[in-house]
Amino acid sequence: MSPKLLRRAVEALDTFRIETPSWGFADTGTRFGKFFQDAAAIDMGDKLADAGQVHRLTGCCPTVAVHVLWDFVAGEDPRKVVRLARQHGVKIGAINPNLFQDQCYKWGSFGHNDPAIRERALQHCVDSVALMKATGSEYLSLWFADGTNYPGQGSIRERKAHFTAGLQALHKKLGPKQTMLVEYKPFEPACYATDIADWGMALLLAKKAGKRAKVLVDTGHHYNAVNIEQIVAWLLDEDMLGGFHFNDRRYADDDLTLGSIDPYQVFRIFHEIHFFAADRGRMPKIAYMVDQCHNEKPKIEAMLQTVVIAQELYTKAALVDHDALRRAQAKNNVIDAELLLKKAFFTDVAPALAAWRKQGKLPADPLAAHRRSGYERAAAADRRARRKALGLTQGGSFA
Ligand code: AFD
Ligand code: MN
Ligand code: MN
Repeated sequence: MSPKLLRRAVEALDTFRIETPSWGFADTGTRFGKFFQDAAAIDMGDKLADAGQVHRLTGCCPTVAVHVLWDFVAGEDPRKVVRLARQHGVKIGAINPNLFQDQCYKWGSFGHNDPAIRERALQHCVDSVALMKATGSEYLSLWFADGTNYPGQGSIRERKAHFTAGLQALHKKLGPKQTMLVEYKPFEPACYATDIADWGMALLLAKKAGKRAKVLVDTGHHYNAVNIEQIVAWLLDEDMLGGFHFNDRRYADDDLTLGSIDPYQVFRIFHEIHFFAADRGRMPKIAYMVDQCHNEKPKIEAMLQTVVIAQELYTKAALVDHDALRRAQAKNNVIDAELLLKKAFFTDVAPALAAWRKQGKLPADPLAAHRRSGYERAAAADRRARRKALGLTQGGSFA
């Protein structure tokens, strides 16, 4: 790697930060069952300790996305969680309301045909905005499970109108430094018509909601053939790309570790961002967040894998020669244009990561350092004993 490329790569690493999700450290399951892990987090203290371990080892995960109902005890001062986060060397990041578990949301939240339920859902989001003030969070991350399962079940246009009104009302409650992110998902749990099913619906709703609303792209929320980087380029060009939930998928919203199936797609997404920044002379503000929760892989190890591959692919994408690419594109030189991306994708950025970690006094290999630290073993022993004392079933957690 030439000194010039090394410099560019280290500069990219200096600016790249990615947020870990509190829910990624607790036990989870599929709709067919939960497989418990002794070292899985039981409570928010454990989740923040685990997030702190990931940040300590990687140096690029200073904030933790939280779920309002799973991470805050009703009636308790949220600043307790803020202090807990600080103790573990991290800060609270995006606030995720939960509009998909209460029984009252069986027929939807913002899209419900009962105005009282829509009002209740809106109030939960307004309460979440108040929580953002206490935690100092910038982002309200909105995902709605709303939708219908059968043709004719609900009025698609009426539900669209409910979402437009609800998001506009919510937007009015945002502070000057707060942004709401509207996430889309083609299906699951709704099987026929999810109310915010694609990037176009999310874009329309965000634009109608107001200036502080943007689109959140969850990489797992696309059908197999969708060109995600094209969506990213359009949203960038409209200044409507708020952020990402990163994971990988083979068939559906599989929440696999980022880059485990298609690392080149993640590289192309990051390339569009770097190319946009080079054209505009400024890197846009984008919330990079992980949204994964693993059944089979040990949770902290899986998070380390995802964070490290995100760093690697972001850095590789920073190495594309944009001037040469523009020249090749101008001449319709397809081969050279493609080779410029491939050259960056296949560049070994290990020397840059090693230099960056060394200058930050970070372990050369975060996963190996985690394994050597005995953190997982100690957490498993501690949490096994605490579950027993709490009378929690094996793997039980408050999430
Ligand atoms: C699920 C949903 C969506 C949401 C996440 C966190 O599919 O991605 O962002 O839970 O609430 O993965
Ligand atoms: Mn998501
Ligand atoms: Mn998802």
